[in-house]
Amino acid sequence: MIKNKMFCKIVFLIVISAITVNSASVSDMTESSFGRNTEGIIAAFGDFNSDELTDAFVIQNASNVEVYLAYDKEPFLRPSIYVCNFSDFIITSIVPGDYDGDAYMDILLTTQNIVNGTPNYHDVRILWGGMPTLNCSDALLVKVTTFGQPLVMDYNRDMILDLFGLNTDHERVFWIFDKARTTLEKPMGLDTLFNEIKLPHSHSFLDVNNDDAADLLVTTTTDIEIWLSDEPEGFKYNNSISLLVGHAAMYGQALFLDVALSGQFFLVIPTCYDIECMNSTILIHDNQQWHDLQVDFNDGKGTLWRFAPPRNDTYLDTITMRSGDYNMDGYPDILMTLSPSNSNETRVFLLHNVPCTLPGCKFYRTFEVQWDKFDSFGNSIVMATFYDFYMDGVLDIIYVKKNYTTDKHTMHSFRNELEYDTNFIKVIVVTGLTNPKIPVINTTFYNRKVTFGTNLPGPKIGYNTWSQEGTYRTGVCAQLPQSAYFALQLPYSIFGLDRTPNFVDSLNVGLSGFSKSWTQIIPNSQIVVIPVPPNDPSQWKARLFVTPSKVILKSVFVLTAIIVVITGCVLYLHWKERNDRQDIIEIDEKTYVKI
Ligand SMILES: *[C@@H]1O[C@H](CO)[C@@H](O)[C@H](O)[C@H]1NC(C)=O
Ligand SMILES: *[C@@H]1O[C@H](CO)[C@@H](O)[C@H](O)[C@H]1NC(C)=O
Ligand SMILES: *[C@@H]1O[C@H](CO)[C@@H](O)[C@H](O)[C@H]1NC(C)=O
Ligand SMILES: *[C@@H]1O[C@H](CO)[C@@H](O)[C@H](O)[C@H]1NC(C)=O
Ligand SMILES: *[C@@H]1O[C@H](CO)[C@@H](O)[C@H](O)[C@H]1NC(C)=O
Ligand SMILES: *[C@@H]1O[C@H](CO)[C@@H](O)[C@H](O)[C@H]1NC(C)=O
Ligand SMILES: *[C@@H]1O[C@H](CO)[C@@H](O)[C@H](O)[C@H]1NC(C)=O
Ligand SMILES: *[C@@H]1O[C@H](CO)[C@@H](O)[C@H](O)[C@H]1NC(C)=O
Ligand SMILES: *[C@@H]1O[C@H](CO)[C@@H](O)[C@H](O)[C@H]1NC(C)=O
Ligand SMILES: [Ca+2]
Ligand SMILES: [Ca+2]
Ligand SMILES: [Ca+2]
Ligand SMILES: [Ca+2]
Repeated sequence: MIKNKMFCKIVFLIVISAITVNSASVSDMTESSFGRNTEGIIAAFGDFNSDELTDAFVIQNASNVEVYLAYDKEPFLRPSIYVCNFSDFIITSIVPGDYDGDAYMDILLTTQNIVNGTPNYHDVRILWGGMPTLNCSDALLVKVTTFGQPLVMDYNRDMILDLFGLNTDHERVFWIFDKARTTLEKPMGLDTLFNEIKLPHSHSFLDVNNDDAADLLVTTTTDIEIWLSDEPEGFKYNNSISLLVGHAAMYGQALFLDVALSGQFFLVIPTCYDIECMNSTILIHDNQQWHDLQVDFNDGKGTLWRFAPPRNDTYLDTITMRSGDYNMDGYPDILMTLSPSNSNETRVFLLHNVPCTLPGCKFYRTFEVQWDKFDSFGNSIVMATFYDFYMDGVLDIIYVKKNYTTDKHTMHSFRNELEYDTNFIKVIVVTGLTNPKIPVINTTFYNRKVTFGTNLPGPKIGYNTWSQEGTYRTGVCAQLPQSAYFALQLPYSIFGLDRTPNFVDSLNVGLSGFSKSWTQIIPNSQIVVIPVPPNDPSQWKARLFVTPSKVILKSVFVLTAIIVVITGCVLYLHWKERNDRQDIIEIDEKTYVKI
């Protein structure tokens, strides 16, 4: 009997260790995310087929556009029938969105001719959505030609996306799209009064003055102009943030982030004090003055790193920070491409947003480079960005590697394994446009109209809550404020709530000058906000999809396993006991015979 108990204990231990080993799987997940289809460069994200899973837009061989549809099973991103191969131009960027208001997501391409294409001039072409396949001849029509890539935004608050940029005469203009698929060019005016636009630019479309209408932030060579949203359409110049601080030689792409988790956007910009970026740093503007975040680029192994100095190469033509909350503590972290100071090799690193504790701190947060985290990526990594493969609110990483011999790019991915369970809310604000032709999907739980054209730039999403320790927390995110030059922003916002299992007290969404609050939001939920009609927030709807947290799933799994093992033990012991009894009887019979 003691032996039997031991046996059961051992089986039990094996089962438990199998569960634990299983959960600590390898972090490289390229195979399970792309399968074998790794060639290409990732250009944008958006839910093309309206199944609530965020698809990826991939450029292959410079001239082919392919939609990689997202699935909830491996491989998570798969090539689809939505492909167009072109031969006479290269694709410089992709921005998915609804450009004709028919509620179907369209694909905007900016292209350059292979023969006599001129640097910085981009042709804008649109592949219209809503067909069973893409009609690639849509792209034969050049909608507009821009100098520098355009910013996608909504000029007139009609949920039909518009563009801002420079026309071929280098004048600032808006291009306004409408339901008839025509384009109206509208000058911004007063060009001569303002500075020259910096290219590549990092114009942004988000609300900076808390009136819930997204404003336009224009990056010029010497400052960032703030144009406040004006009713019912357009923008009015308000003021500029000067970039001329400390004699910097070069600036990267500006980002507006709630760096300090204060419910307020701060302008953050990577800066080089020399043309080779030997002296690199990140500057933050606290809405009064600039501070140097004094990021330490010394890896502690004798190498000083720097921002990869811009060069004529995909993803590397400007210094870009891509933000996301990697460790779910609520503070946005950053992914960046760095080079060691003695070579032009490039690798990517995660910059953790941490409290600044040094005596010389001017700002209360800073970034700390995680030197060893992505060692497994290897060299020649040109870009890394965030993407949530498992739809559990934890941001994984997609990175792109360049083979300099073959000049080909491959996509890889890395699973974010958080050691502890955290909570989040994930919010997506859609255009809410409808189309009578769109079929109704009948799912098991409810019937809904398929929602198309979800990529909407400009909404402001914020939350307030009290943490377990009784401290107040507030955070804010802008949805898709940037889209040009491979900004690769996700069409949704994820708020890491740390370990707060409480309800989120309130969630606020601001759009087109209106806003609405929802209270008592369940954490670990995905919320789709449908702002219809845009000018009557009382009718806006929020759809909730709850994702059970990892710990709950694990507990259920472990409990089931334990029950199975115990049942097995009981059955085994029962069987064994009956066998033993039979032995005894037999022995008795034998002895009886002998006697
Ligand atoms: C890639 O593009 C080049 C021209 O740009 C073309 O010659 C080549 O056949 C293409 N390769 C594939 C696999 O489509
Ligand atoms: C498009 O090009 C890819 C290679 O980049 C090729 O595999 C695919 O067959 C082509 N598709 C069409 C429709 O020509
Ligand atoms: C594809 O688009 C072209 C022009 O945009 C149009 O003439 C053609 O009819 C379309 N094809 C289909 C199958 O809709
Ligand atoms: C900028 O906007 C603020 C309020 O939004 C206003 O008080 C201020 O006068 C504006 N400045 C200019 C130069 O228009
Ligand atoms: C980088 O440049 C800034 C501004 O010129 C200067 O204050 C700082 O000391 C420099 N850092 C290094 C490491 O040279
Ligand atoms: C960038 O490189 C491509 C080839 O890789 C070349 O055709 C192009 O002229 C270069 N552009 C500039 C601005 O140097
Ligand atoms: C890095 O690239 C720059 C410009 O392309 C070049 O001037 C420099 O010599 C290169 N440095 C090394 C160490 O290869
Ligand atoms: C680049 O591609 C070639 C051909 O596929 C391969 O032999 C080589 O190992 C690759 N280089 C790297 C650094 O992966
Ligand atoms: C879904 O249900 C509606 C009625 O609830 C029905 O009219 C429609 O045909 C159904 N659609 C599908 C695809 O089954
Ligand atoms: Ca999808
Ligand atoms: Ca459309
Ligand atoms: Ca519009
Ligand atoms: Ca505003």
